[in-house]
Amino acid sequence: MKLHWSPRSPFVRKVMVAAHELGLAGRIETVRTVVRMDTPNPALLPDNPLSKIPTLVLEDGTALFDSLTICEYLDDLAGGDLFPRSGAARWQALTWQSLGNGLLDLLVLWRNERDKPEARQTPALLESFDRKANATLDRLEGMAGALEAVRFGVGHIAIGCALSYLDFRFAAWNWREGRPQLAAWHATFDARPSVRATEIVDA
Ligand SMILES: N[C@@H](CCC(=O)N[C@@H](CS)C(=O)NCC(=O)O)C(=O)O
Repeated sequence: MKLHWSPRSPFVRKVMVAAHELGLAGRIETVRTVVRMDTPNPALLPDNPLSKIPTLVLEDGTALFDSLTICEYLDDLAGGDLFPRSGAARWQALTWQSLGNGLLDLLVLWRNERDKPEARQTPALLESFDRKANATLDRLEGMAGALEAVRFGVGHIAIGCALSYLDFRFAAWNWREGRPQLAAWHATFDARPSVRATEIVDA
């Protein structure tokens, strides 16, 4: 399997954390693929017309995206249990996954806006991202006990990778302040071998 990959992408990291958890990392050939929102990558378009990573290309040429689909594919391939099969546990895991992915989407957009020259920034957008991110983190603080209690799965991967992305791109923001339970849960996430093996770096 070939994965369009970058060491900086938190969405790629989710897939690689899942692959390590499932014992599949050795079967994935990573291909460094540069993406930019303002410039489609012609080498990626045949596999993903949205020009986004992660994109996984199977041996028969089938391309799978996005990170949600790829994580579920890998779990199925390995016969894993990152996705509860049915019932309340499944809907909880999928909702946690959406919350983590949604937080990541928001953080990526926030960073784009923040890094524009000040004259081109939209203050209302910056304010909105700030409020939504804080509301999400406050919600997660209230959920920390449940995250701790439930078997590790896709929801934990998405939320954990989003919190780690805060440390990577929003290092000046002490998101842990006032959120001791979430900080403690994230420390346990961060200590997992799958997470240690997939650190995101600017390279
Ligand atoms: N919903 C997607 C988001 C993927 C995504 O936005 N990836 C970024 C890299 S971190 C990307 O490809 N950006 C290029 C673009 O938006 O054109 C997922 O979960 O995989």
